[in-house]
Amino acid sequence: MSLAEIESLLTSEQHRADTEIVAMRTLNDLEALERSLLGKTAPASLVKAAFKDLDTKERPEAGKALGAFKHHVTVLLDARRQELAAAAAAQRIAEDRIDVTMPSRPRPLGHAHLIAQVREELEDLFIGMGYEVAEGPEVETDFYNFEALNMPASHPARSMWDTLYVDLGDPGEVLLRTHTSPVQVRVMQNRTPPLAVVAPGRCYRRDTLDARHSPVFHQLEGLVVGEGITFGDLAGTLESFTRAYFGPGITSRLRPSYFPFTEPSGEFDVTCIFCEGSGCSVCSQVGWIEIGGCGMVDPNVFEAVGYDPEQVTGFAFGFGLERMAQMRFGIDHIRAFFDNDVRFLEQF
Ligand code: 2NL
Repeated sequence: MSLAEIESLLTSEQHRADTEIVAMRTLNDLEALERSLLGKTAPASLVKAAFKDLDTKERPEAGKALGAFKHHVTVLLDARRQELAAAAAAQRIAEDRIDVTMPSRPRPLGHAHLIAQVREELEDLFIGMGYEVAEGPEVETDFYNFEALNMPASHPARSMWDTLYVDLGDPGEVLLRTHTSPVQVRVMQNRTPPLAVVAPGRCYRRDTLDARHSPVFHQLEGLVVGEGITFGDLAGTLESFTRAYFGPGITSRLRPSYFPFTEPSGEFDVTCIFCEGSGCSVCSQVGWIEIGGCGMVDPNVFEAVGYDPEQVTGFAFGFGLERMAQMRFGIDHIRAFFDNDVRFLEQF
């Protein structure tokens, strides 16, 4: 073999290495290719045996050419080996992947308390009749809870409400509201007639818990003020409301009563929903159940908020939301609303 033949063989082997090494798809194939390029019986290795036939001056050049070939091929092999090893590792990781996602644990969804549902339904009903909804503080002053409502200090009617007082300011000055009327007093102070508002909310009284009384309870009061508002408007409003809330077949009636802030005053009853008016133990055989009080706003209340009672008249009414819910859903004890026993609450 001449030097030229050796160089030509190495060049062709290098071409083979250049095209075949990058084409190898597995480490095994690459190893086989490596043996065929650099192994003991590879053409490039046989070249070495031909060195002894060369002219001594030509041997270093042949040696250099062989060294350059081996270096070139080794670099390509190493690069491809790394690529294939990385690809194999990536594939192993992909194959070994296991899904450790746990199935979700669904949490039971809560809902509004029955009293909140009743309150919202009543609000919607009155909004539909043209009323606005008003809210106010639960801690009130004597003026808003009593004085402005025609009950000056030591008025005997104050004993109608067993009041819970707050240890703030002068003794007897700050209290927990016994009704939501103070909200309407504030509305009247800030607005001019005509107006129609309902004031729903939590109220407090120093009551002992029994089937129908609780020291904390909810009320919804309504107030309409304008020129020429009559008792007929009041009766018609309560009748429309009764039919809308309790459904057809249930009607309302008014009985004379007394409240310091209305004159005349009335109590309003609706047909007993349990016997539909024929008389049963729930309504003490009378066929009617009392659900609230009402009346024409007393002129003294208008004076207290700066309205002219010669100019405007108005009616007001109020009822307890617990009583309303007890009636509609046949709940015998008011305590059920405050126990927060989910077995009771989740039924509504
Ligand atoms: C009841 C009685 C009633 C009112 C509330 C009222 C409010 C103002 C002026 C006049 Cl600002 N009156 N509210 C009137 C009559 C009765 O509620 O037994 N509720 C459970």
